[in-house]
Amino acid sequence: MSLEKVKLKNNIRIVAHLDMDAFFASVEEVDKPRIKGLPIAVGSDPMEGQGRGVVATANYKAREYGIHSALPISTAWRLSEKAKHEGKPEVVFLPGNHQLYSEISDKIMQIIRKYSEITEQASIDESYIDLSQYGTFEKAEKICLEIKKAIKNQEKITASIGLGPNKLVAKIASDMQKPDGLTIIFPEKVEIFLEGLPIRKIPGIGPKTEQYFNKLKIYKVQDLKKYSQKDLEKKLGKWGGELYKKIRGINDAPVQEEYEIKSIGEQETFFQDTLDFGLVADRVYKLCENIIQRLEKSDYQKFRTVCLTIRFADFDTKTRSHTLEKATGEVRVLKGEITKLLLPFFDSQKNPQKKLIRLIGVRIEKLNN
Ligand code: TTP
Ligand code: MG
Repeated sequence: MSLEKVKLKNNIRIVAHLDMDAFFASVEEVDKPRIKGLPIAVGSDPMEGQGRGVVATANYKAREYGIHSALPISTAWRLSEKAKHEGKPEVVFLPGNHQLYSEISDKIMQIIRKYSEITEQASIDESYIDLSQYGTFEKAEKICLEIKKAIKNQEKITASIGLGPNKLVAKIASDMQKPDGLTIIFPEKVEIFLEGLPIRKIPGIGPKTEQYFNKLKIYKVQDLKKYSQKDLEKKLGKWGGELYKKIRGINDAPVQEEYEIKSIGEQETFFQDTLDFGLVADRVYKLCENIIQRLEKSDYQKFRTVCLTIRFADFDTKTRSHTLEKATGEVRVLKGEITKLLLPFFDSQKNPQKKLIRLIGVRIEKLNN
């Protein structure tokens, strides 16, 4: 998305950063109602304490036991055993289902895109949303509450959002009141907000830089501010100059997808597995319409290749595609081509076991103008 598309109403920039809470673990809780409310760690197999991998993430219940991302899984196992001896519930260890996490991640992005054309997915569970078009922080706050509510209603999981005058401040703010938080930093409060934070909260300051400054008796951002830009550059090179700006909340990076889009796709998992053609076609056509809308908002106008993905109830997944002779941007053509790819799955010869469909996906590729 080009920078010109950022509409600066009232001349202020308003950026939200959304980060899902305990993402993999929260998705597992929804997927497996029997483990809801229990401490959960997603990661390597603990192998009764002999496992050698690490924890990918833990839900907030498991964090109360001291379990967190990147902790050796054997340590997590020991913490779980200790809790068990104390009469607390033991931790549910899960290997992780990345396909499911990325499906939910896509759905969250679809929700976010309803509120702004200018979004940037920064990882599987976080994105920046430019809300400058809403004109004031008060209106943007309402939008953030709506986004949180929509995610909670549709996916049954919570997100935390930071709202500020740029990406840097929004990112730091989203971490302040996890889980299910909304933290707003008004432009005039940015410096005060940052000054009170431990230096580690500044993106880019890792354990080594933290230690280096701690040795110089620098703990908080306000302590770091005593150095001039030259001082910091002398200590840390080019990064020192960037840090000088960061700790003052200066950042004008635009919200924009970092990669160039080469395809546009959407998918949907049915509430109940089905082989009802009317129902499937109805949802597939809706996906086609969403995709064409996104195409129209993108830097492209036309596509040549159409892909359909079908996942059956047993997770057997089939992809079919067709490339047109001539590129088009018409939704009618997309629907027609997708129908041709879809129909065989309802044919008793091609699908003799009458397997039910769990998920459908539509994607257009070979995008051009
Ligand atoms: P995070 O947003 O860092 O963590 P989180 O969503 O689990 O928890 P929080 O509420 O603190 O935001 O990372 C998102 C997902 O990325 C996380 O659910 C699992 C995965 N991940 C790893 O696989 N390894 C890691 O070391 C980290 C930090 C995350
Ligand atoms: Mg997260």
